[in-house]
Amino acid sequence: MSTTPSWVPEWEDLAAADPEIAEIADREAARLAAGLQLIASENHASPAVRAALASPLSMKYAEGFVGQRFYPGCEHVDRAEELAVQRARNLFGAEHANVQSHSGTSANLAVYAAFAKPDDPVMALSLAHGGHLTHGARISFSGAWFTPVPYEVDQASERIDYEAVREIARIHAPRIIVCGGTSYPRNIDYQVFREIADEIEAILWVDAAHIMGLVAGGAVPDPVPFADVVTTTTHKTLRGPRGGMILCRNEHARAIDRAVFPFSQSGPAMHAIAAKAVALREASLPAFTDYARGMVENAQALAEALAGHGARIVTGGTDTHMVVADLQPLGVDGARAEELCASAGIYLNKSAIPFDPLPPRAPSGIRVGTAALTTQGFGPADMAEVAGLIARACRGEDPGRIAADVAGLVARYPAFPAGHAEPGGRDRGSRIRRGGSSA
Ligand code: DSN
Repeated sequence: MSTTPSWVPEWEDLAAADPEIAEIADREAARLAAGLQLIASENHASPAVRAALASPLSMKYAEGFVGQRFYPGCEHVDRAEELAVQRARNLFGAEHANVQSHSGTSANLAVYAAFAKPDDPVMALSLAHGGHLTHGARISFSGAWFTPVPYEVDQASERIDYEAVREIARIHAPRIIVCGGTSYPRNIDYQVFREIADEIEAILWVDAAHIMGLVAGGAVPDPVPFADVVTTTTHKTLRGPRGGMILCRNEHARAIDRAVFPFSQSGPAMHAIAAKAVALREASLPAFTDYARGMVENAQALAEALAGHGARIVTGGTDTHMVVADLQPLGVDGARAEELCASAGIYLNKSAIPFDPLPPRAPSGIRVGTAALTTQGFGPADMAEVAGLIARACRGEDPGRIAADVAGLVARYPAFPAGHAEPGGRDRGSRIRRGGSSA
């Protein structure tokens, strides 16, 4: 398609119709561009992903699956979903893919629905040790409707204690064993989890929400060959649109599909599915391998640099895009650090550390991730500067001075560069940017 089709929205369409929302979007773009985006679950999706999100595919109702819809006129959205499914299966070597989940939590809800009945025991890494809310926290459906069987990390190594996992599994015989988390920076031994699950005939579910982009790029071990089911978000290291996705073995395909629709969702977001297809294509290109490796190298360099400023790195390092740092040696808690950093344009989040002596609202640690900075082009050599800025903020230095230095640093790696190079693709001007970010 050489000319811009008439259905592509113009920035002016929004700016004229709703200047308040246009200004909010513009300010958010400026915030993204002016700061250091270190929240481990965030990333910058490519212009192609964002264009798919703004496409007319958003307007189609398509309950059901490819070729089996409850509405007419699905021939084009069917093709988009077919491509997303094929690309997911090819990229991850999965027997079956369901790309309809609206989020990681929706995907996780579907896995519970597919494999467990109310009150069934479900075993997962505890929230306090790096698990996710949907892994059995009492305040989520997962802990309210099922019986959580938490396991923890070993106190000395802060890594999963596989022998304890085996023992707890034997005692409680959970229906499902979950591995993966939101604040666990190390690789997981999926083979050991597979053996434990087989021994007690449990379903092995890997929640790979954070790491699936690293898996796509071959930077961390692949859970797919070991798991009955893998869930992921599509917007973290995978760098796609907000959303979720489920990969599973063929034997579970029907149960998973029915658990997504009609059990827990109705109309799929076809524009998001198309954008997932775009992201999956981008993640299959050779450049994504470098990107995935870059995220890990950056995280390792950042961990080392933070340690140089006195932070204690949980587990002593990282295998992923994520670093969890205990700030007790710096005399600041995670909540205060989050606040101090944000006021200087450095966005990271507070995090509990394993066996945290402090309460969850003001825990001992922070979690940082390198997905967004790596997308912008930051490399390991820049991480000393990033760590230095975090350390200055944590020491309570004037946020205005730090923000000026942050601005100088991000100017070298713009979040919305002119002639934005799509990951692994050709250069193009961004229509979205054309409306004028004030950054
Ligand atoms: N909020 C996501 C994260 O930050 O890891 C998980 O839901």
